[in-house]
Amino acid sequence: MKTALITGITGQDGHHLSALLLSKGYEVHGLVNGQRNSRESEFRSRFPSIKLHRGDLADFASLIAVIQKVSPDEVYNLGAISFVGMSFEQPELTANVTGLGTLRLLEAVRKHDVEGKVRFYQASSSEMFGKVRETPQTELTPFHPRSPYGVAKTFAHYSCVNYREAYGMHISCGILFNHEGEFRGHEFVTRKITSNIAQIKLGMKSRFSLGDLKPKRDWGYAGDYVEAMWLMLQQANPDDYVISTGETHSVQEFVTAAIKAADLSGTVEDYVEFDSQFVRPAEVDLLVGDNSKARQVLGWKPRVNFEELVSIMVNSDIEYYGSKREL
Ligand code: G4F
Repeated sequence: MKTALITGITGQDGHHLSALLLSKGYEVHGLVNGQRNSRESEFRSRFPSIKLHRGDLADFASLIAVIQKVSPDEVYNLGAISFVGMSFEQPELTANVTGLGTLRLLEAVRKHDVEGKVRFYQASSSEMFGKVRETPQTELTPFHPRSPYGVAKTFAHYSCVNYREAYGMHISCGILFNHEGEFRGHEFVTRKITSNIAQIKLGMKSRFSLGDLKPKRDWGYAGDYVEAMWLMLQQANPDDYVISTGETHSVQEFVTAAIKAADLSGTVEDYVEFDSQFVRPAEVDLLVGDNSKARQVLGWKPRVNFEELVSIMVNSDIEYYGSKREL
């Protein structure tokens, strides 16, 4: 039986990856931080067999301790300050956790893993492309991050490449484009849209606020993307892969699709008002990834398309708010 350690396990991708690894017979361990992680109790009840360990990417001693205790075959580094908007407000914390935290974890693995048997997955991000130099973006497109989060992820990505080249470690980076689903946090725009549209559908509110509706993103389903993470660690050789759908849609198009999925009449203007507090100091205008390498080498492809993704999220939120309304 293989043993996996997941940082950021209580987040969206942690949920999907935990379910996938358990279905494959792994013993799964997770790192949880802080005195109280608001998602921890929900996670524990959903996955009672998973062992959670207290620790923090900002605390090297805790990382060494958990790596020694768990002695994993595979490490999935999903932990990060992952909300781009927040990274502008707390740039130093973001650099420490998302950037340096990855370096600490790499070093903890390197110190422990004298035989070189551990395989390491790094959650790199399409945010690293930022002000994109070419479209679509590939593994070879230069990075130009536009947020403290993007800068921290770029540092983490190159730290992984450096440890792979310097020490021959089996480290793969998934350059994941936006991926969403029913476990997505409410601070991200897709969940904000689907939760508000669901409440409008149920008559619980009539309008909500968003920032810039023009940015375009390559939105896929998180459940599909964690499969790519696992596949990367099953390859004989480590490498970096773009994981995307190859399609791009604006925030405005996401709202339109959500209105349609909820079977509401009207247009975006009928439900959405502009609020400048959600506009970022620097924006990423367009992301769309070329996933050819992942298709060819990993045999991976996205299964859920844009309309299906929006439907999954809207229907899940209608069910969620419907049950809350009945309480
Ligand atoms: O949902 P978002 O906050 O995601 P963003 O910034 O693209 O980052 C996500 O994807 C990255 C991969 O490319 C990940 F690395 C990262 O961790 C995260 O998962 O915002 C999407 C777009 C942005 O352009 C934002 O300015 O939506 C725009 N937007 C417009 N109004 C808004 C809002 N975003 C949020 N969160 N809230 C709004 O009201």
